[in-house]
Amino acid sequence: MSRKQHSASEFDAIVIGAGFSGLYMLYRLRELGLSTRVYEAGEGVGGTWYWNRYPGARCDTPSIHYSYSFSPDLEQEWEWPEKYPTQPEILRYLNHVADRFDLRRDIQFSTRVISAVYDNSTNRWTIQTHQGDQASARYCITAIGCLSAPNTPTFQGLDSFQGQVHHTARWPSEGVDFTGKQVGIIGTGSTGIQAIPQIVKQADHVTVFQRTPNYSIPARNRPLTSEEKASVKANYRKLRQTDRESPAGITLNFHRQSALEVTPEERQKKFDEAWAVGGTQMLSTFSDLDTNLEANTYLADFVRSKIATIVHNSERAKLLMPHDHPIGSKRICVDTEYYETYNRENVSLVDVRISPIEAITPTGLRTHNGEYKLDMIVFATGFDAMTGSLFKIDIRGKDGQALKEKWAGGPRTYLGLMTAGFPNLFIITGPGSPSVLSNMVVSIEQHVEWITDCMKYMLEHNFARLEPHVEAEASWVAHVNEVAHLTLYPLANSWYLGANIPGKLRVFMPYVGGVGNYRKKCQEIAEKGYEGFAFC
Ligand code: N01
Repeated sequence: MSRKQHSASEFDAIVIGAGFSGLYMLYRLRELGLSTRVYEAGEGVGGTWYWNRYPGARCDTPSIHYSYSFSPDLEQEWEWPEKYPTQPEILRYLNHVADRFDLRRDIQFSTRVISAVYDNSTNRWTIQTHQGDQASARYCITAIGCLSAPNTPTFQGLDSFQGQVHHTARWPSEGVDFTGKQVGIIGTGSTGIQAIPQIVKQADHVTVFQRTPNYSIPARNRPLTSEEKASVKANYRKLRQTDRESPAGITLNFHRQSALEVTPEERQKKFDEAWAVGGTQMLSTFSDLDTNLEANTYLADFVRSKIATIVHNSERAKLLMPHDHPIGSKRICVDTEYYETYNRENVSLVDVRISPIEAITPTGLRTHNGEYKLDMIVFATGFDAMTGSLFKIDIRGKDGQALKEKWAGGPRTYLGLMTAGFPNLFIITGPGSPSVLSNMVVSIEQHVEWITDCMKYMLEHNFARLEPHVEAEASWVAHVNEVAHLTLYPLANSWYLGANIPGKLRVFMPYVGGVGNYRKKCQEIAEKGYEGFAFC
């Protein structure tokens, strides 16, 4: 690897994306003395938090955990006002980070990378942008997020609709005015569950088209007190350490007791206490909620009973009760007054599993059983997760092999970080890493630091190129599958398995083995001279 001055379009490293991953990667590559160019499709930094500006958008990982740990000064100077950060607050934070560390000068905004092609003879990656720019680098690092290829179902007649259509993941920066409008919302995942209670406050009427009801836990968001803020600032180092070593990248009270070991009264008490605290912590009330169906059903029944209590109309409550998957096997949702919203008069709920959407019409939407007149349609229909954002770029490795072809039978990576046949291509939070099953910022920092250390090792040993051995990759893929099948995750038709995208192969993509264990494994591999990787 060289540190020589390159021409304007030649770099040591190219990073795709300027969200949490891309910004930190750039920071570390600069420290290493590598010339770097970051390409970002958006007009500004933020990634996920740049695009997902829909009403109610908020992270359901508490703000003090969902932030960078690499700079103690940054930690001390930033104030998180609430328990859970809003999208504008996170975007403000990332803009602050970009300015504070002078990152913008190496980022080219409003530029979408359309291809990344490896040249065996020069050992360089050439990238092409949608504007026709071409640039090359020794290293190519994708920092494009796991949920950044929006899924818009291809309903017949969509183009004929005369009103406004918005996807939550491509929300206009100027906002949307729902005043006096008849709004249709398709989708009741985390996004829909956050957006619906906000949109109904403004719209004349909202019709929610629900295909699968989801389990949702109240967030119980609130302002952080000055005592809490001071205590966190005094204890950041310890808090970060426990986050890094924990199963989900966040310090939670993990209980070691099985839900089957306690009396029904004790179980109820624990569930009641967790419900009162709110948030995803509910899933760690007992040790076996994600592995034992009987234990899981106790919690699922508890949440169904809460829905029955909150929603006054019993038929509507029944429609909102999830019944086709274990709780937590699809991403658990966290809400503010989601179920309460269905007590309002200006909300209707349509079950599109019973009565499927047949077409979008010029004036609304038609299901099998009825016509709905709408001024606006909001798609909260999620993403082609994990592989979708990678496949949007034509990535080609040795001998011109396309990543899409190599992964036709499901994603194949070693540690979720690299894939054989694609030398010097690093994937931040790729399939096969804990990523979406964890606090993303903790997982991102771990990947960026591992990649940086690996590059440093290459510099020190004068290596120009690395890629995983096929055997190491195969055994990692097998391990990812094996641990997933020890849990209840594969029982749901979730985006973790690609089941939300018609025609997508059903393969469990993230690594459920836990952030702490995964970190240890990555560290051990590095300490053994990057076992399973080939250098030259
Ligand atoms: O997407 P989803 P999301 N006809 O895929 C429905 C993260 N996130 O954007 O379940 C009718 O979960 C689909 O129905 P079904 C988080 O990791 C985090 O909500 O496939 N309906 C489902 O109801 C989350 O899991 C935060 O049957 C159709 C919905 O659309 C991930 O992002 C906030 C349909 C899509 O739900 C994705 O969440 C937001 C069709 N043809 C997001 N196609 C926080 O931190 C799809 N649907 C709080």
